[in-house]
Amino acid sequence: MWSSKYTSLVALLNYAPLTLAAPRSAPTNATVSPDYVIVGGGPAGFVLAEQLSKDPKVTVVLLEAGPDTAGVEAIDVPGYAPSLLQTPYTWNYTCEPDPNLEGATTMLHQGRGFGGGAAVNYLGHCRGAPSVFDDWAKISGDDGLRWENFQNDFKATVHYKETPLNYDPHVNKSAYGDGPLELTSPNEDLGFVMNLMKSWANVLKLPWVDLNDGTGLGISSNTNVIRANNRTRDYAPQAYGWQLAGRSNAQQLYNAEVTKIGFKGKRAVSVTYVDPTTDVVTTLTPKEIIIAAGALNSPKLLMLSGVGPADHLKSHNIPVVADIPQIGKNLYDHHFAFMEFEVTSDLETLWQYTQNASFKASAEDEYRTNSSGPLGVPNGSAFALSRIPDEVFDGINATYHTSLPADRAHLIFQYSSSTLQGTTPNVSIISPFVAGAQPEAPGYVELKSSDYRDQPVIYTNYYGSPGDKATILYGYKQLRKIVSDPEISPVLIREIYPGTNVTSDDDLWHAITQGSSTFHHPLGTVALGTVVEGKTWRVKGLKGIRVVDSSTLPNMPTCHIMATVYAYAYHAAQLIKKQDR
Ligand SMILES: Cc1cc2nc3c(=O)[nH]c(=O)nc-3n(C[C@H](O)[C@H](O)[C@H](O)COP(=O)(O)OP(=O)(O)OC[C@H]3O[C@@H](n4cnc5c(N)ncnc54)[C@H](O)[C@@H]3O)c2cc1C
Ligand SMILES: *[C@@H]1O[C@H](CO)[C@@H](O)[C@H](O)[C@H]1NC(C)=O
Ligand SMILES: *[C@@H]1O[C@H](CO)[C@@H](O)[C@H](O)[C@H]1NC(C)=O
Ligand SMILES: *[C@@H]1O[C@H](CO)[C@@H](O)[C@H](O)[C@H]1NC(C)=O
Ligand SMILES: *[C@@H]1O[C@H](CO)[C@@H](O)[C@H](O)[C@H]1NC(C)=O
Ligand SMILES: *[C@@H]1O[C@H](CO)[C@@H](O)[C@H](O)[C@H]1NC(C)=O
Ligand SMILES: *[C@@H]1O[C@H](CO)[C@@H](O)[C@H](O)[C@H]1NC(C)=O
Ligand SMILES: *[C@@H]1O[C@H](CO)[C@@H](O)[C@H](O)[C@H]1NC(C)=O
Ligand SMILES: *[C@@H]1O[C@H](CO)[C@@H](O)[C@H](O)[C@H]1NC(C)=O
Ligand SMILES: *[C@@H]1O[C@H](CO)[C@@H](O)[C@H](O)[C@H]1NC(C)=O
Ligand SMILES: CC(=O)N[C@H]1CO[C@H](CO)[C@@H](O)[C@@H]1O
Repeated sequence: MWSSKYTSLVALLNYAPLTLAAPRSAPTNATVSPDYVIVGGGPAGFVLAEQLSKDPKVTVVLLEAGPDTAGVEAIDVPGYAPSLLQTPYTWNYTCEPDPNLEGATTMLHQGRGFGGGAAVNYLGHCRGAPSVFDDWAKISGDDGLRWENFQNDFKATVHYKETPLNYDPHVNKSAYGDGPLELTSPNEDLGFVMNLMKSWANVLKLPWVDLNDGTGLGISSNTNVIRANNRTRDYAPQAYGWQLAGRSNAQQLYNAEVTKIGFKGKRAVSVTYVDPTTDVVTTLTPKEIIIAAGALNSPKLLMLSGVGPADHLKSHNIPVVADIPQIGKNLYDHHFAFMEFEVTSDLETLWQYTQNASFKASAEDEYRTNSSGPLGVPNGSAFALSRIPDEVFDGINATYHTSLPADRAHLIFQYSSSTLQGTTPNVSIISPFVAGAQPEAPGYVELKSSDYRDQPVIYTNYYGSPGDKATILYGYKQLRKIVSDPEISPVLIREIYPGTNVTSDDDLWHAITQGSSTFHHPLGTVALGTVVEGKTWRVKGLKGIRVVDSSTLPNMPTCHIMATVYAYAYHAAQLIKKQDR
C-alpha cells in the first residue's frame, strides 16, 4: 500500500542489490505452439501457469514484460518496500489531471517484472467483507465465488506460519490452509503500532479481529506475505515459480512484452512480444491465450489488438476485431487522503533510517545477522476497516453507500511512518491516512495511441460522487480525532499537513484534493460478467482468449486486493482446467 506521489523516498533508502544467477530465462527459445500462453507474470499469471501446467501433457508459456526479480534485495527485504516505486520494477504511470482533485495528477504505479505488484507492494494479505464475493457469484453465475465456497480458494493459496511474538495477533488459524504462499505476523514489539491500534479502537469503536476469516469490520495488525524463517517477502515467483522451473512442459520468460494478440476472424491465434532490452520480436501461436497483465495493461493490450470500444479504436486507426464498449471502463481504486504530523524523534520512523546512520547500521546488522529487527516488518501496515453511520449521509444522495451490506467497510484507516508530502522538514513524521473502501464512481482507461510503448491514458474520477466525497471528508475529520487520543497525543509535536488553521469543510476539502494518493489497487476494467463470461473468463464474442486478473474483478473488495487476486486466479484455474481449449 505504500504510496507517495513523490520520488524522494527512493533516493533516501539506498540499497545494494545482490547479484544471483537467475533461475529463469530471457525470452529466447519459447515453445512456439503451446497449449496456453499466459500474458503477465504477476500473482494471477503465476498461479494460472502453475496450476495449468500441473498436468504434464499441458504446455504453458508465461510471458512477463519486465525483468527477473530474483535476488533483488530491495524486493526481498520487507522494510525496503518504500524504495520500490519508480524503479525498474514499476510502470510509472501518471494519471490525467482529475477535476475532482482540483486538477491534481496521481502516480498510479504498477508492478513490472516477475511477481508484478506482489514484488513491489506492502505485503499485506487481506480478504475483507464476504458479501463482496457473494455479489461476484451473482454477477457471474459462478456459485464457487460465494464466500462460503471461495474461502477455500483463499486457503488453497496460503498457509500461516507461527513466529515467536510478544503480543496476541488475533489470528484465526482456521482461515488459512496449506497453500504455497507463507503468511506470518509482524514479529517485533509492536511499539507505536499498538498505540495506534488502541486509538483506532477508542475512536472508531472497533475490535481487534482477523479480517481474513469472514469478519468485515475491525482492526488488524496485519498478516503479511513474509517467510517466517528469514523474514523475506514471499511472492508469486517464489511461491509458484519453483514448481514451474521443475516442469519441462512450462516456461517462464521475462523481458517479453506482449505488443499484440493476433486474430483470425473472432479467434485469437497469435501472441507477439518484444524483448525491450534487444528489440527482438517473437510470435507464438498457442491454442489459447490468457491475459493477466493487470488492471491497466490488460485493457491496453486488448485495445491495441482491436478489442474494445470501436469508436476509440478507429480514432487511433486500429482495425476493430470486436466492439466491446465496456473495456477500459469501470476502473476502481482505493484512493486515500493523508495528514502529516511531526512526532518525537525517538519514535522509529523512516526518518531514523535516513537521518540516523547508527540506527540504519544497527537495523541492517540485525537483519543480516539474525533475520530480525525493523527491516523484517513493513512499518505502518496495521489498518482498520470501519463503517460510517447512515446519518452522516443525511441530505446527500448516497443510497449506494447507505445500502451496502452490513459487513462492508466504508473506510480504510492506515498510516505511513514517513512523509507523503513533497517538501519535508528534517523531523520524524507519521502520516495517518484514510480511503473510501467501496468507491461508487468509476474512472476509465484508454489508449494514447496505437504505439504499445505509450502509457495508457488514465481518467481516475477519484471521490467522484456526492457519497464518495462525503465518505472521504468524514474519514479525514476522524484522522484528527484519532491522533488526539491519549494513546497517540504524547508523541505528537505538531500538525504539519494540512495545518491546524485548516478547519472549515471547504478548506479541508482543498487539503484532501492536494493531499491524496493511491493504494495502487486498480481493478475492474475488463469486468467479469460484463466483458468476460462467468465461469470461463472468455472475452464474450471471441474464441481462444480469456482474461483472469485484477482487471476482471468486477468491483472493490473492502481492503487490499492482492490476497483476492491470488485466490481468484486459483479458482479460475480449477474451472479452466476442465474446459476445452
Ligand atoms: C505499489 C503497490 C502497492 C500495493 N500494495 C498492496 C498491498 O499492500 N496489499 C495488497 O493486497 N495489494 C497491494 N497492491 C495491489 C496488488 O499488488 C495488485 O492488485 C496485484 O499485484 C494485481 O495482480 P495482477 O496479477 O492482477 O496484476 P499485476 O500484479 O499488475 O501483474 C501484471 C504483470 O503483467 C505484466 N505485464 C503488463 N503488460 C504486459 C505485456 N504487455 N506483456 C507482458 N507482460 C505484461 C506486468 O509487468 C506485471 O508483472 C499494491 C500494488 C502496487 C503496485
Ligand atoms: C536457444 O536455442 C539455440 C539453438 O538451439 C541454442 O544454441 C541456445 O543456447 C538456446 N538458448 C537458450 C537461452 O536456451
Ligand atoms: C520507472 O522509473 C524508473 C526510475 O526512473 C526507471 O528506471 C524505469 O525504467 C521506469 N519504468 C519504465 C517501465 O519505464
Ligand atoms: C474463524 O474462521 C472461521 C472461517 O475460517 C469462521 O467460521 C469462524 O467463525 C472464525 N472463528 C471466530 C472465533 O471468529
Ligand atoms: C528465505 O527462506 C526461504 C525458505 O523459506 C528460501 O527459499 C529463500 O531463498 C530465503 N531467502 C533469502 C534471501 O535468504
Ligand atoms: C540514533 O539511533 C540510535 C540507535 O541506533 C539511538 O540510540 C539514538 O538515540 C538515535 N538518535 C536520534 C537523534 O534519534
Ligand atoms: C542476534 O541475536 C543474538 C541472540 O539474541 C544477540 O545476542 C545478538 O546481539 C543479535 N545480533 C544483532 C546484530 O542484532
Ligand atoms: C442518486 O444517485 C443514484 C446513483 O447512485 C442515481 O441513480 C439516482 O438517480 C440519484 N437520485 C437522485 C434523487 O438524484
Ligand atoms: C537532520 O537532522 C538530524 C538530527 O537532528 C541530523 O543528524 C541530520 O544531519 C539532519 N539532516 C539534514 C539533511 O539536515
Ligand atoms: C494556514 O496557514 C498557512 C501558513 O501560514 C497558510 O499558507 C495557509 O494558507 C493557511 N490556510 C488557511 C485555510 O487558512
Ligand atoms: C511509526 C511506527 O509505527 N513505528 C514502529 C515501526 O515498527 C517498530 C517495530 O518493528 C515499532 O517499534 C515502531 O514503533
